[in-house]
Amino acid sequence: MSEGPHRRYNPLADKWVLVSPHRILRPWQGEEQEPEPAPPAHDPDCYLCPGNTRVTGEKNPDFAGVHLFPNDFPAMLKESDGARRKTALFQREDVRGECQVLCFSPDHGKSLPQLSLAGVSQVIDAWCSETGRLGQVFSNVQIFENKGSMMGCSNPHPHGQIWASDHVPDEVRAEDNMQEKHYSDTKQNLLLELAEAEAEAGERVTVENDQWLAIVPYWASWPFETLLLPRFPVARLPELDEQQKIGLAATIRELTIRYDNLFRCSFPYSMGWHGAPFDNAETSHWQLHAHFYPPLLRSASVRKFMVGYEMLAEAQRDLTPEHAAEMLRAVSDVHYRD
Ligand code: H2U
Ligand code: ZN
Repeated sequence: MSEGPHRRYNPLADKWVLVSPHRILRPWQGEEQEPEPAPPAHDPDCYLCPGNTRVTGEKNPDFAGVHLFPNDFPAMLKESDGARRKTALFQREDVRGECQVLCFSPDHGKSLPQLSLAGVSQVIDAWCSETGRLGQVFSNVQIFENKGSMMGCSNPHPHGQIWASDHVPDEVRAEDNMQEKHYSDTKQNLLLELAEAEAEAGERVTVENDQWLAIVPYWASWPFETLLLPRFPVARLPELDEQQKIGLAATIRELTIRYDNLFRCSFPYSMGWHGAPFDNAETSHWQLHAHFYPPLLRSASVRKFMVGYEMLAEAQRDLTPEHAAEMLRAVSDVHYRD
């Protein structure tokens, strides 16, 4: 019954992962852990709370829902220095970009799984409209959330970031190439085909409704990694209609509640959206999707490190994606704090 070591291929990233299920011999025993105290609704020292002053001295408005502002320490600037260099060994190109910070809620202590459906919908609306606005100017709009100190997040106030750039970054370029290749080889959209196959199989599904599907992908490298897929063709966030956005809010809410309930903690992760770059004229091969990469492995404090073999050879996991999905399905869809 137990599977032996094998490799699985990730056709979206063109990478392999080594799966060693026999290394997890002991059966899963739910971690009994006292939840950490809930953070306060307002922290006078937080630079993202309503009414507080940021590092630059600027004061945040008394916002009620989401709050979007230009990053005070942007990784890219609207103007570039124009310097270029290209030799066989040394290449450099200039970059232009724009970086925004998006506060998900005025409440310092409420992250996505604890927001109402309407609260999550506001975040999604902001993601869609900001992507649409920046996409008129830039080639790529990268939305992401770094959650939890384990992921290097500097502030617990629920927030994400949006970095728009005049170039298409590596991860997106690779996905563009792989989806394009699949489309030209098979005339099928890779991720649309995958969503259908995964909904049919069911064993890696964690959250599902008519429009959206969350799975621990067959080739996941993080223990509880998620690939969030639309079950209809759509290339970019701004193309979602109202019904699709409502379905998405419910899916994200349930997924993040299940994450929090797994180890009864505010589940850390890096998540982000991938959609067709805005300089792609042809998008039939593209399918919008989100990745969630959580670091936790066995408890609120035991994480997986991507070191050693992962750094020098390829990703490796012990827990199978099927087992991880089963664990996420087994926990309640009501948040442990409610
Ligand atoms: P992270 O915690 O995900 O790193 O995000 C915090 C972002 O907020 C970070 O990019 C910005 C930082 O530059 N920031 C401001 O724009 N203004 C501030 O006063 C503090 C932090
Ligand atoms: Zn705050």
